[in-house]
Amino acid sequence: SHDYRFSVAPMMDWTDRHCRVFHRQLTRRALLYTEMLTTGAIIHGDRERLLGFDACEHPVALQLGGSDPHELALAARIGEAFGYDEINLNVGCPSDRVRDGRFGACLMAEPELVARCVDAMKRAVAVPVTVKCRIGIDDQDPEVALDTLARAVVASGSDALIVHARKAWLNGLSPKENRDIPPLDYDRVYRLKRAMPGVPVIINGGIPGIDDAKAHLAHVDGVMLGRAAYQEPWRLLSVDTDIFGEAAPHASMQDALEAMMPYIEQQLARGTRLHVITRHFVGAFHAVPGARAFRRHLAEQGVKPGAGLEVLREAIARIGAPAPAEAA
Ligand code: FMN
Repeated sequence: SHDYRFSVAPMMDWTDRHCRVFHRQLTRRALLYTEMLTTGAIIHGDRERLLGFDACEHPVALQLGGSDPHELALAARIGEAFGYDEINLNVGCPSDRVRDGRFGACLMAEPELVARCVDAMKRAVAVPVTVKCRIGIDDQDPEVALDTLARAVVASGSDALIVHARKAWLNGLSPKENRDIPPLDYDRVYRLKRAMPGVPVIINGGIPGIDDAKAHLAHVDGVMLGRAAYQEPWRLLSVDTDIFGEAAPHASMQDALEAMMPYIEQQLARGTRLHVITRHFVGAFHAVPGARAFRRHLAEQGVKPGAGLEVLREAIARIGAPAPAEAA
């Protein structure tokens, strides 16, 4: 079992392998999650493209979407063979596409099925198997729904529970609205931890930064940041010091980006476009002169066909050197 104190959430289109390599330059200790991958994609798709990752990303967890125990077991085994350190089951994602396949948050209403899924995954792999869920859906009573799901999956061997501390309302809200509108209830997650003291409980949802993350750790075993980590990655530079009491991997964002250069060079040589990597750097700098010029340079030059490392170097050179336009 690993250290659950701090993790970066699974986020589709965002936490791809390039993003995770970037985040790894900012914190050695955070547990990183993939985007959700469906069992169908893993079983029938291009596995190297979907599952391949860089060795520097460890510890890294693979999130699966599905509700067929046999398929989940197979996908989990494939993920473990690729080297993932944990397999996580998505019981919290409300998107329509996902609901049609009968997985994600709608599974909050089917705790016995989820328990069978976890049981099958546990039997298939040796790495930890975890579940990410909501506190409930629609008109469920979270006091009942969350405990029922938690007890069912823990009985099947789930090694930890990650709880997005709000309901998903599956009728009428878009996935984005479902990450903002249903009210947060951190106390509900704290009560789950008190009811199941032996099980690692990780809290997620609306946590704005590392100071707040640290405060939650008085009540639960771990904190998972999503949007704050992705949109304001500079926050991750203080995770190792503030949460783990260890030195940060790099003293500055500039140094962290510098450390990305060999990886980017290797990816460019394999035909990856620069922007596919540098798009994750948009929020790298905050409240420093040149931050806007950095973003603008990457956005305008980084997307050009054949853009190379020099574009990133030029963008970094804007930091600390305010352009006249920026002062205006
Ligand atoms: N949650 C999942 O369990 N699987 C996903 O694939 C997933 N994709 C997401 C994509 C985006 C762009 C965002 C913003 C969120 C996604 N989420 C997904 C939800 C996050 O993991 C997290 O639970 C949610 O954003 C709340 O945390 P936050 O307030 O710290 O962002």
